[in-house]
Amino acid sequence: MKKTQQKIIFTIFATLLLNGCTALIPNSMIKAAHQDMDTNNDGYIDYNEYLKSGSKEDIAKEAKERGMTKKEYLKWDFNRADGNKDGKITAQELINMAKEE
Ligand SMILES: [Ca+2]
Ligand SMILES: [Ca+2]
Repeated sequence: MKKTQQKIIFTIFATLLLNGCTALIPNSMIKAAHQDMDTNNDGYIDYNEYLKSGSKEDIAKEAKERGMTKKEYLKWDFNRADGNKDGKITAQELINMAKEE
């Protein structure tokens, strides 16, 4: 996938997430986003891959809104997505998180 396409998908994804409209995101889009974040293509997003995925400005803003440090927020956000707490996020866990919110 081209960088610009990735950017568009993430922008849509982030906007829907922030607006609490995640139930409207098709699973195929979540899977595509998961695939993009899984940079070593092992089928999971680990914490390091997750750290590379977010925009620094958004993270700073989100952390501030929740009264957390950036580090605390990143850990919290990652754990939120990691349903079975094994330190890796599968596409299904990402879908589950999106549908629950
Ligand atoms: Ca991976
Ligand atoms: Ca997991």
